[in-house]
Amino acid sequence: MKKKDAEVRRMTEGERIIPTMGINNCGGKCVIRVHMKDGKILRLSTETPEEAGDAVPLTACARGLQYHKTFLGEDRLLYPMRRTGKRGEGKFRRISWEEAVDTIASEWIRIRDAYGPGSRYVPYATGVSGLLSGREFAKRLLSLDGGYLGYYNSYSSACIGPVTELMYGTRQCGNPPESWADSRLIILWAHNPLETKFDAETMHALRRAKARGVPIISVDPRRNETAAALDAEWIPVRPATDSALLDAMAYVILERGLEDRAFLDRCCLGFDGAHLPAGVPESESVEAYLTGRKDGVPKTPEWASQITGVPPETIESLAVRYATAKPAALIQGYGAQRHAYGEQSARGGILLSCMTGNVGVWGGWACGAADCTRHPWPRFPSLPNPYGRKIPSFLWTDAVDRGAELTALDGVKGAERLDGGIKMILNIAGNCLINQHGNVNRTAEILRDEHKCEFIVVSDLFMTATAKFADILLPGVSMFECDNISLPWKYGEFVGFSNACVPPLGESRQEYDWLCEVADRLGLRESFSEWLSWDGWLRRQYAELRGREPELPEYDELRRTGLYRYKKGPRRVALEAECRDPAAHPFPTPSGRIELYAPEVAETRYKSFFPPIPRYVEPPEGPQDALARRWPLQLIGWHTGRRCHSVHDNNPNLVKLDPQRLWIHPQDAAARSIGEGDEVLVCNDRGRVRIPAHVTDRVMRGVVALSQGAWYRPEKDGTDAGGCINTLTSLAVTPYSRGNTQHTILVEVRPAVAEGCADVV
Ligand SMILES: Nc1nc2c(c(=O)[nH]1)N[C@H]1C(S)=C(S)[C@@H](COP(=O)(O)OP(=O)(O)OC[C@H]3O[C@@H](n4cnc5c(=O)[nH]c(N)nc54)[C@H](O)[C@@H]3O)O[C@H]1N2
Ligand SMILES: Nc1nc2c(c(=O)[nH]1)N[C@H]1C(S)=C(S)[C@@H](COP(=O)(O)OP(=O)(O)OC[C@H]3O[C@@H](n4cnc5c(=O)[nH]c(N)nc54)[C@H](O)[C@@H]3O)O[C@H]1N2
Ligand code: SF4
Ligand SMILES: [Mo]
Repeated sequence: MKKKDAEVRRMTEGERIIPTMGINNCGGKCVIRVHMKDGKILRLSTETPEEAGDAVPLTACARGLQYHKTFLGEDRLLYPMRRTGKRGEGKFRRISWEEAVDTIASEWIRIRDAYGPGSRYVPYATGVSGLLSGREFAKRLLSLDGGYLGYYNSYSSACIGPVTELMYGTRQCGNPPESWADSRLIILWAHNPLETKFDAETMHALRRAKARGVPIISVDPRRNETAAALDAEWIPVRPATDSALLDAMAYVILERGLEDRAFLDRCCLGFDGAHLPAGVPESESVEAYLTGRKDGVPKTPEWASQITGVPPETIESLAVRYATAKPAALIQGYGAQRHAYGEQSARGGILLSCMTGNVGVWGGWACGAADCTRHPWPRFPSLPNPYGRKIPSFLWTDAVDRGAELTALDGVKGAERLDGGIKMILNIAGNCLINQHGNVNRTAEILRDEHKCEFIVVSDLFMTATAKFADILLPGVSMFECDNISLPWKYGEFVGFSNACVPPLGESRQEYDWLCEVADRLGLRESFSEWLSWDGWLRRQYAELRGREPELPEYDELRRTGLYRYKKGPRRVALEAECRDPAAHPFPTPSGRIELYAPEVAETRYKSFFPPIPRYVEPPEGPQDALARRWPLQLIGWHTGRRCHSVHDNNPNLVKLDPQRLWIHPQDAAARSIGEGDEVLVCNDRGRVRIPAHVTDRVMRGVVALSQGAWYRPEKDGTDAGGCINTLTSLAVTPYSRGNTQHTILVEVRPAVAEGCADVV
């Protein structure tokens, strides 16, 4: 039977199809169709390329077609609970919603009155990344009640985002990915978009470029899935050393006179002595650093080779190819910036784009965050936070542990220092209290101390590692039980609708509902809810968006179809006018130029610990650190295709696709008598993971890799048998953006059977 006939038959047999879309923090945002009969979900399907016609198809991946198996499984939390054991032990008893709400309201008031508004915190949590979320509603209620300690920055692009703004003055420096078909060379730098979804456009555009014969190179310590699928040339680089490689490429370009001097002179601040701010000596320029005039060390390929492990001739040829293929696109993922000094690799990419004149050019690429947002997002109905102070999102553990000590030097914004620690946490749809944060053993220790954080509320679907640390644990609803508006993550111009199709499981509730009840007890119901339901808020915020984007359909029409694709606009090249004539169209930076040299860094609190230009800085816990004598292997994580962070790790059908295992190079494995599939212990001073080994030459020598997001499953002796990489990561932050450094870790690996593991921990 033909596919179309099968569809028709199903429909006539009483099958209903409801369009929906994921709302987790996956870059995709694909079309999902829920096939229902008699109130039950039969299966999910998705958009085919034929259906998409000329548009880029929003075809779901394996996770998307398993959403119902993951989210409606038997392990769902079904009723509110109160902690009975020690915090973190995971012992709870069932309570009524009334008791849960009463407890939250009374602890809320007690903590506010005892410690002030800045003692309340709603952590970074991305399980619900649709337009409306319980997380943002919690902040709205806190704002009405005196405020809360806010956060800025993310776990995703903590370095690349802020430095793109530092250098270009905007993150909107990306052309649409379709421009890559007109590139002459593409370099994917720490980027694995086949597996680690940023959107649908990226892979579509890369495949098109490949079909047109554009050479593609991948710079990554692993031969990642994208490199394998596109048969890209693979240049392995030691983790956390990318900026040395970029420095040497810049050196080669300069030595050979291949730089676009006219562009540098016209648009950039600080490439050479003649283009530095008045009064800054020539020795501070990029050129003085590269040639060695500043420090006596020319940044030659030989110099970089020692650091990066990339052969000098490869560096030389990579630089020449990039500088002479015009236009060329060096495209950065976020993997090289989730590192100690992650700012510098992101800045180094921008420097190279400028040196090669690839900014403001169709087929070129400006590097950095490269956002390209042509349509505005709907707004969440936020309110100003009267407390005003903010911390970098990764620093919350310090704010619990030693809040009163945190100052502007640590990244506190809105005041010179915090006035105390975090005492109440409302964690909604996130696993960053444990699983996704750094150093879970240290984090658990901080959270276990009830004198520090006194009250923790968690709303989730499952008994996650974070949920186990709740004092009050609440059952949230999944995408199948609650409407939302779903939006593209990186590239893509559409608005999606996530349709509810089954009633909430058990006693589970949308967080907005119980927050309304807490608001009642605080006497803030009216101003909090404006007497709108969740549906009412969705309609209101969508109407507001439609006011700005009249091309959008009526709300009910969007809900019926599940997707609206914006009409295609004219071709747009980011920063084109600025690059052509920066005098008439200055870059939105303080100097009006691309700040290769950043006065903001040179003249402010950063000056003693962060260089004003992009350049390699030896990272702590990098390959050259003395610690490497004890912990000789560099460990990196990546975002696997079978999970969205920690979501789906409880779905056995998906586990089969990519079982949790440690990638290790054959020579490193042989040196430790480790064979394929053997159980190994991965250890450092912070913790220990027991996991099977995967011996493969797809990871470079000296590096091991473990995908991030596996559930933390500690055994009695504290060894994690789930393969959660954050058992081994640190709480260290980067110098400028105070971002997470979760990819910079040193470890040792031993066969799990060996008695000898004791000698490494
Ligand atoms: N399937 C899936 N897709 C996702 C997500 C998910 O959880 N699952 N999460 C989404 C979110 S929120 C985000 S922020 C993004 C994350 O996107 P990214 O941060 O780009 O993803 P990563 O996998 O961490 O890193 C990308 C690549 O960088 C490599 N890498 C690591 N360290 C280095 C280094 O020092 N140098 C170089 N050159 N390469 C390095 C890794 O091996 C990996 O192949 O993905 C989004 N998409
Ligand atoms: N070592 C290391 N750590 C990392 C990263 C890394 O690369 N390496 N990546 C970092 C990045 S980029 C990010 S963005 C963070 C992500 O960190 P988190 O935001 O914590 O992401 P998730 O693990 O997806 O957690 C989402 C939680 O929401 C729950 N959830 C899902 N859907 C719903 C819903 O509809 N309602 C409710 N109430 N709950 C729901 C899930 O069960 C899950 O517990 O992790 C960071 N952590
Ligand atoms: S998990 Fe991401 S890529 Fe997969 S279907 Fe959902 S949105 Fe699309
Ligand atoms: Mo992220």
